[in-house]
Amino acid sequence: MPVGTLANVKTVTPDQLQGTGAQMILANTYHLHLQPGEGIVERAGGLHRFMGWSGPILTDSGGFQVFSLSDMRSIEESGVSFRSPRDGQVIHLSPERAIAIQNALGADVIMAFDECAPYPASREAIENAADRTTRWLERCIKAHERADQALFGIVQGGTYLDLRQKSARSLVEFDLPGYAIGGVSVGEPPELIEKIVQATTPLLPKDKPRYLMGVGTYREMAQAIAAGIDLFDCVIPTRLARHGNALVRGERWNLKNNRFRKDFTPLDSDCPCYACQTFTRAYLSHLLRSRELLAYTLLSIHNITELVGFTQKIRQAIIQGTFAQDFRNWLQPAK
Ligand code: PRF
Ligand code: ZN
Repeated sequence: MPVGTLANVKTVTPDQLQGTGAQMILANTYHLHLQPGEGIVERAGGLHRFMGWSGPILTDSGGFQVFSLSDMRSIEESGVSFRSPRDGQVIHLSPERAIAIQNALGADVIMAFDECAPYPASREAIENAADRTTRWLERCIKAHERADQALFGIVQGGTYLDLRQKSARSLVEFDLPGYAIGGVSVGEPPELIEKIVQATTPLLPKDKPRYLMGVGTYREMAQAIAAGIDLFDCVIPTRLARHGNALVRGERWNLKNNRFRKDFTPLDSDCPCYACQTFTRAYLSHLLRSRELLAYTLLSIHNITELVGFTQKIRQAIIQGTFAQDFRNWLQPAK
């Protein structure tokens, strides 16, 4: 899933996004609650109509964004209080509130309100956050009012595999339509991400979607898919684009680099995207150096096509039985 935090994938129209092969996108409860407010989205007829995207949409529940983006006031059993970065007003988010907001936004998949402990944190703090996440899930399920929205639970437990196991087992009891692994990619070493994913994914039902939150490098995706993960979200393709970077066959290139100024070849001659089919590296380099906004649109289209294409190639390889062989370079630790 490309990330469309504020009901848009930055610099890309829904038409262009569709052309990348992306199907599902992610939007954020926290941001949309602050602006424009779920009432506006609801009056527009829900998120799909509001933003002109008829494909599937998932909203994240807001807890993780509160912890990472706002001036925290308190975390209690009832929920979290924080100061709005917009106007300084104190806002309270709870499992019930996060679900009510997501019911109003109207995405196809909504996420449980969880507590993601920071990294590093004591074992006790991580266990408390994971246990609370399970108690909050029960409240989310009770508060959820729309049968047409699938509510996913979120496994926590930090880098402690036994806590991950306890969290996963307690969530699976609720027989939800899908499950996510949260609390990874929060600053821990990359080897640990793979260990957590390998230990946790098999505990989640394999006939339901298994979603690894906030992950999206080539290597992390390939390794997680090998462990059974089906779904990812990541800002990498769009954020890199806004910094002038292109993902080309597994590498990151900065198009502002001198070597591209007089390079009249396509960004990637094998790439089917609009940017690669139409423009040269020299043109992209010029747009970036001139800070022309079209640069960010073209690089976003390319980067999303590239990363979605990577997962499409993995799907084909799995069907053909050649995944382990064809992707062996990505399935090993980085050299
Ligand atoms: N919880 C929620 N959203 C998230 C995370 C989490 O732990 C992460 C962690 N990688 C990304 N997005 N609700
Ligand atoms: Zn391209």
